[in-house]
Amino acid sequence: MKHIIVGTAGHIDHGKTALVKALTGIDADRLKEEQERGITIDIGFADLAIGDTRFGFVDVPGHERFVKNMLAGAHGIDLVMLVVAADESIMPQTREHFDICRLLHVKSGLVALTKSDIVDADLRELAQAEVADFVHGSFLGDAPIIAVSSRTGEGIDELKAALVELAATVEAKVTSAVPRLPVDRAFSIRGFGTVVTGTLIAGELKVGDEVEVLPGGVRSRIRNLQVHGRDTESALAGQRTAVNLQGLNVEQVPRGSMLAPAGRFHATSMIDVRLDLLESAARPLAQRARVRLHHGTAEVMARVVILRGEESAAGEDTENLRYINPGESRLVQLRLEEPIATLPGDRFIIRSYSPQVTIGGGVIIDALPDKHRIRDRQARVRLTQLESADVRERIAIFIEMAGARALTAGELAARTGATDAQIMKETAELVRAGRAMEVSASPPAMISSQACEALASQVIGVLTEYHAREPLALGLSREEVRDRVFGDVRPEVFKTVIGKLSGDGKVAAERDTLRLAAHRPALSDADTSSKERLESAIKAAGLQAATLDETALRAGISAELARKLYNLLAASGRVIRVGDMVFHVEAIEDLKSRIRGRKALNPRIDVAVFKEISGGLSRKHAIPLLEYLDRERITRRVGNEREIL
Ligand SMILES: Nc1nc2c(ncn2[C@@H]2O[C@H](COP(=O)(O)OP(=O)(O)OP(=O)(O)O)[C@@H](O)[C@H]2O)c(=O)[nH]1
Ligand SMILES: [Mg+2]
Repeated sequence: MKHIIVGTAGHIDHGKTALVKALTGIDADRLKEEQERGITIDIGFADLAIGDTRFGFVDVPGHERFVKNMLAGAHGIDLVMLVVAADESIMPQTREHFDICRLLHVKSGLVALTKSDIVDADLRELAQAEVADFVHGSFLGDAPIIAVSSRTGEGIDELKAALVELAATVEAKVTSAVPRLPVDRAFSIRGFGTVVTGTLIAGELKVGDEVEVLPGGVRSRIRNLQVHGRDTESALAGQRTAVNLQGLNVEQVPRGSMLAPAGRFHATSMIDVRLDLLESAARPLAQRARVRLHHGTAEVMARVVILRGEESAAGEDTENLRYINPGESRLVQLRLEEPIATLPGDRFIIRSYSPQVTIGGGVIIDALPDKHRIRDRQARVRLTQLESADVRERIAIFIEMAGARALTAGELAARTGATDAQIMKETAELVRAGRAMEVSASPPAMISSQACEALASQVIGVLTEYHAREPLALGLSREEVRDRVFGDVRPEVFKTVIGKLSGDGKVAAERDTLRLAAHRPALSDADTSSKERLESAIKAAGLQAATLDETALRAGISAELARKLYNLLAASGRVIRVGDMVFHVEAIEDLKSRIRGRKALNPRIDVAVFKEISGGLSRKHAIPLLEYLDRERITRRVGNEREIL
């Protein structure tokens, strides 16, 4: 069965509620005050099945004071039934509601010329001509204009037939997307608890799902679901849905909340948008103007920050103006006074603070942007790219925008609204195309190839500079490279960049140090002879080793040079540091074999025996050497003795 949401629109008293009743038999004015005063105050609902199409009607109030309620009903409708009374024709809220439908990108609908029974043929024709003129060139330009009377029933069958015909052309909402339900009503039913209703704008909700109420973030589980008053295990995008939520108070899910899977989306207090100011707006919209933002069923106050173009373009370029003229379209950052939950592609409406009239609307481009300066060229370029981007391109751009920070799959989901499967598929494509790299598999996180390249060339820069400054040094410590280039980005990014550099053969990664792969310590003839003298001095000391500084002094080499030469000797395994003394590898190897040779005689030795084997070493040397041999697993400490292994 196909589910279609039909919204009414039109001026007060033009017969919207009466028409819905004539079509469905249901009075959508459910409030006592509405029935007493004979006007609609808040949105009402009715439904009707014709063949295999089920129409959910959202009946809205026409009174100018209740446009905010109308807006809570107007988002998410598939078809609009623009109601115009034949005796009054086009009136202010006919225009305003019609503007709202255009700004929300309602795709199709029809015009019902109501109260046809009380006008003569001439007046009816006149109204018909006025309406045709009014919708000319819009999405209703070719729509049927049907004369009806809710009193006599004239035209009602024709209207139903037209609705069925239009329904066939409505594109189904995407049920495979992540579900979102803007809440339009919340009430409590004795014995059931809290129930919220709304039009499910995407995805599928199932009984048992864990959900989150945004922007507050309170979580709950779906206890029961109804679509058009009937229990169901799952509700699909495009259906009027009632959700029974476990353990929540009505106050925790007011109108304007967004119901979504737990942990999936973030509320936001800033959104980057393309804003269209209506041709009919009374005055230009000023920089930092305070407006009412309507998104889904939510209404919040917002400050308009118009993103301006190049300073030099002053005068000719409208993109540089610090206000938006009626009829113009601009990139804007909206700073919200209360958070909302939204995604790129969502439409919104803005109304002026006072008088409260609809002045424009548009589309959300980035729901989780950084705060922009007014003349941020980069931001405007990105937003222009995002506007025309498909899912893959959008994911690529968000990864690029994150730069060295990298983005997890979860962050991509919150930012784009894409499903896990989509994110997996698209990021894999981006990796294949060489535009992104995976920095970690769980949680999956991506960095753009561009950011990776930039980090890699910074690493090369730091190492090049280091080698120039320290030609004798083998390499720079990893920690220093991390501190200088990577700041506080995820450790996985460091690993990925170094991994790539060493994979490409540009950098040699040792245990603790990094160097350019092509770097060889540059020894002058004098350095080479100093190195030889240092090694000889260490070798000559045998096990009676000294500290490096003492040995250097003995060999007539400066302490600073000795440290560099020592590093080279140590890297080639010629010398070994034990405690603060430096030994030659041959002395150590000789000691090891003497100890092993002792094992046949007695596998146990004490300090005294060790001193004897090692040729009368003092405690100062013997103790660190014994501990070294323990570490090397030549010996093992047993009480006061050592066992030879
Ligand atoms: N003669 C005649 N009267 C109608 C017709 N449709 C509605 N009415 C009358 O017009 C008045 C307003 O009708 P509603 O259906 O409440 O108008 P509405 O557009 O829902 O008004 P709001 O919701 O307050 O904007 C009522 O008294 C209806 O009985 C019609 O086709 N013919
Ligand atoms: Mg009404």
